[in-house]
Amino acid sequence: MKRLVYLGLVLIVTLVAVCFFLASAAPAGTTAAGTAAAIIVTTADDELNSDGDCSLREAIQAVNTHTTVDACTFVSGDSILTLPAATYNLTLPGAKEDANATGDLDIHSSLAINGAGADTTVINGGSLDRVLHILSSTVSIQGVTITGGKSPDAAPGSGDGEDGGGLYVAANVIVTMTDSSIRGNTTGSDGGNSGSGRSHSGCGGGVYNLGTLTLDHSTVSSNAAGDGSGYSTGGNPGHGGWAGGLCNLVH
Ligand SMILES: [Ca+2]
Ligand SMILES: [Ca+2]
Ligand SMILES: [Ca+2]
Repeated sequence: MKRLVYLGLVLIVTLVAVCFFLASAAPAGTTAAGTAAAIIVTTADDELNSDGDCSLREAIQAVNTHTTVDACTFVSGDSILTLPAATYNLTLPGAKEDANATGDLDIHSSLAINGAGADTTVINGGSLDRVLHILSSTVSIQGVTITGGKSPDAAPGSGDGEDGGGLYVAANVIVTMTDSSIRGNTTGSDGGNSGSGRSHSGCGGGVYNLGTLTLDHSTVSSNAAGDGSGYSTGGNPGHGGWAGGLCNLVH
């Protein structure tokens, strides 16, 4: 019996030593399994500054630029953003911008956004611009609601409204949404034109997809396309209601 106890103790000590070795052998910023450490968003404020916290916009900027931004520490490898339960209101005005400084959140590099659940982790565009603009790479989003987006209206006589009120997926981009919701977003209204063609509202109140989009246990609901313009100074008033929910373009 004593020998069995002794062997058991040796086995436990050996396992502890192996675990310690694996943990200590992992590169800085990674776990023993090789998964990159997550960037944890610590404030619901919409900001891109240096005040000692980590906003959602700052976390995306850290991944976009592969550098640490404010308290969002970038670690090479798979980029994971942990987005705790909160409502993240976008409040920096400035649509039609793709550098992630204002308006919509612009994603240029692969990442995963892990929310706490669609009921509790909400990104609200505040009708300033669309919510998420994914311009390149591979992105996964889990447990998040995207709402309150509004892509820009076209000025009178200037043609189509902007596409994608909640989410815009650019060409060659791969996006997977799981356990998420896209609701209550709107595209920009049509502006009409002075030529012979017919313009239209932005396409895809909820989603405008030029890439590859997988929706897994997710909903696209209660979104709308913008209005027609009624513009008629020698041209054509355009169409409104151009795909309220999902505008999926096949190439
Ligand atoms: Ca900050
Ligand atoms: Ca943009
Ligand atoms: Ca933007």
